[in-house]
Amino acid sequence: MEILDGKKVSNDIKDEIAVEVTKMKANGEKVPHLAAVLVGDNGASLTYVNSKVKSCEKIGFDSTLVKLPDTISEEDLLKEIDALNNNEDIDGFIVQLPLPKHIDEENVLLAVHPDKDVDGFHPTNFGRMALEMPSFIPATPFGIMELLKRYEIETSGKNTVVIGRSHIVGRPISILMSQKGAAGDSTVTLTHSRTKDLENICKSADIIVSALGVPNFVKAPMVKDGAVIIDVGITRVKDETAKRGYRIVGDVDYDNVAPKCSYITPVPGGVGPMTIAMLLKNTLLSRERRKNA
Ligand code: BQF
Repeated sequence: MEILDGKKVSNDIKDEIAVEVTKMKANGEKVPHLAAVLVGDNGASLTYVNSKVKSCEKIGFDSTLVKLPDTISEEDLLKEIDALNNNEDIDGFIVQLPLPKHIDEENVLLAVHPDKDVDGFHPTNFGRMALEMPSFIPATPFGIMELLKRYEIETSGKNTVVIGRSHIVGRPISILMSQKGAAGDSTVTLTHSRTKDLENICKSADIIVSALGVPNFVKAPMVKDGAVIIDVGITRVKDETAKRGYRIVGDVDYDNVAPKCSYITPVPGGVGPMTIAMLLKNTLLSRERRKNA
């Protein structure tokens, strides 16, 4: 069993991006500038946004954090987004999810200009991704693809079972892994809450991507010997012994599943850090596209 070390690979990617930033500076070019919009002060969201801003600083990107009160109206939030769309200094921006209940997430994601949509959540980018046109690929599925590539995991002709059909992970990774090319050419089954006999479907999988958010959902009897396990779950569970009073756990019963696997992503330190690295990669891409536009 080999661990897919997302922490290490994400640091490699950040180092590679930092080299590009250094070159940009040496050439007197503008460096990539990422903005993040945070509405309210949900604990997890604050942690995610702060780690994105910190990563920007580490690799030499400019960053802007737009903090808005959770009482903001949808109309005013859309104005803030329009300001970022029209701010030539900003290469890309994200709106940290989830948003307060009184704001329609779909309206907000539609308002982000596709050329600055480094999260890849706008329908234009989703459509372009599905059609294999240049686009921004959502950071988590992009990170999974990159992890599979860098560990040279064979996906061609393999049976991949994706658990969960979210717009951000399950659906896009099922599309990407079925496409031609590196980390693709897989025969993908997308499963969800209405799927019958999930246990047997999983047992036939060479690769399982679990993006459900239910701790210990994927158990040893569901996993074939030698399977590759990608655990996208990140559920916070109370843990008095942990520094912050909680720890994050994946979807996979790691202790019992890991010994059966050829490769497995740990939680934490697997897919999560890759998500951050690929957001930065998308921001670099955006800067390059804008420069050449
Ligand atoms: C790790 C996210 C659900 C909803 C909104 C490293 C992250 C997580 C875990 C992280 C996530 C999840 C992010 C680890 C960003 C991934 O070491 O395992 C990093 O920061 N993520 C987000 O911005 O919004 C979310 C999950």
